[in-house]
Amino acid sequence: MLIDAAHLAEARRRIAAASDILVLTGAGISAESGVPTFRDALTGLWARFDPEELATEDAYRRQPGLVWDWYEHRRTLVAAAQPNPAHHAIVALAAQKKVTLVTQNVDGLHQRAGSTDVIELHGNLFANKWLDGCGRCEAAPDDGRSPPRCIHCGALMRPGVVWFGEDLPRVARYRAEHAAQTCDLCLVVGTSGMVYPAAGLPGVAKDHGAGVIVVNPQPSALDATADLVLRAPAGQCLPMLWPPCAAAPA
Ligand code: BV8
Repeated sequence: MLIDAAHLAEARRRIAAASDILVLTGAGISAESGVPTFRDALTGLWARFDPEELATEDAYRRQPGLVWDWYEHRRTLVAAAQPNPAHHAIVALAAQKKVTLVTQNVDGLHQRAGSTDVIELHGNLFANKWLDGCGRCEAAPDDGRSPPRCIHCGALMRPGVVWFGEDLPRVARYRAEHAAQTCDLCLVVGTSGMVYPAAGLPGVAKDHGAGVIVVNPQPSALDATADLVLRAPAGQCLPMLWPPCAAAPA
């Protein structure tokens, strides 16, 4: 996909001039790693479900086996995926600038690319916790049930992600909002901008005087908030926006 040269030059200028960058990522940054985005994560077997229906506590209570299997399916997909040039480019940027990386993704690919201190607003696919647990829940090592249950109280193990209708982790939410209020540039990569409160962060940054750049091959709900939209895939675009690694010391 050809990126507009003038937009590219403007983005490079803005990033070079920035000193405190909030990077907000969504499922699109993992698309070039072969991980389906959230709204097309329901390919094949899952095609008949609406993700916003499955990613809820209510769905889990009604059909724990189905929902658990959906998450196991996604864990298998993600475990087989590798970080792509977009994930690696953000690691390089953080070596050159003050970067706060906030992700809506639960796939852990930023961490596997080498990003540290990733603020996961929606939890992590590979963390588990308990639903209505007894406080000392443990699963039998060979619990073949789907989902596993606590050997003491029978509680269901559940994915450690934030479902629709659940509040975001308090510290993660506070840190993300603080970064939005204090950054001088907000780089939004690979999100449809439809899920709140995460999608509200670029608007907060803009209200506090930051510039906003969106990277997305498709139109998104955040385009109107952006000062600049780069209509391109993240893996192709991000490596073009800043040097691949911290400039060698003079
Ligand atoms: C909450 C984990 C309150 C689970 C997810 C206003 C304010 C607050 C809340 C709301 C509000 N309005 C509505 C709500 C409720 C709701 C919500 O936002 N609903 C939406 C649908 C309208 N929000 C919530 O419920 C949140 N909780 O508000 O709690 C509260 C307060 C106190 C007490 C109790 C409750 C919780 C939301 C979190 C839900 N969990 N994930 C799981 O993964 O199973 S959200 C899920 O969507 C993923 O995390 C995903 O990351 C996220 C956002 O989607 P995107 O990342 O944008 O992915 P999508 O597929 O949509 O788009 C991909 C984009 O990539 C596309 O634009 C595409 O063009 C682009 N792309 C494709 N290829 C590439 C690319 N871009 C770049 N390069 C490429 N190669």
